[in-house]
Amino acid sequence: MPVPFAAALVPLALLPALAPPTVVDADFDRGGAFVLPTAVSYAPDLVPYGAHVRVMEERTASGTAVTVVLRGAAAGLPLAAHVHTGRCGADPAVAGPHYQDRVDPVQPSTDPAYANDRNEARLALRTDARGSAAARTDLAWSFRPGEARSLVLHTAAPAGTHAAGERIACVSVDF
Ligand SMILES: [Cu+2]
Repeated sequence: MPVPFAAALVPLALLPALAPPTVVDADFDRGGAFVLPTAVSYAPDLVPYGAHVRVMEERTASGTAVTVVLRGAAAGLPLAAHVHTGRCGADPAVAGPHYQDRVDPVQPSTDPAYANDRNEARLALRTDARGSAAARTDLAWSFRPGEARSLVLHTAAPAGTHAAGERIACVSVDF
């Protein structure tokens, strides 16, 4: 069905000027060094040193899109990727808790009103036979500058639960 001219024009005119995307391209490396790499693997059997990750943050008309592309990981691996508040460290715990748009006053946050995939940036990935995976999530909000500083890869939650598993890798990103 043809869209009336005025109806097509108005939404276009209201589109904000979109900022260029933030892109981090990095190869995973060990986390014990004095200089911490951008992408740290804590489980080289699952995410080998030299595996590649791209994390992209784009402004969209309705909020923010986060895209993760992984290459060179173990094959057939289910993963959960989340935006966390802190930068990556040699210790996986350094990345801190999940970033939340509306911050749960009770931490650690377990209340499903806050700890859900609309209020947090969460992606589900599964690597293919060559160890590649990609996923994107669209969020209705933007990150507060300086408060979202990493993307953490976890082993995927056991089926039927909402908890993610171990932190196996981390990418420092200034969202
Ligand atoms: Cu997480």
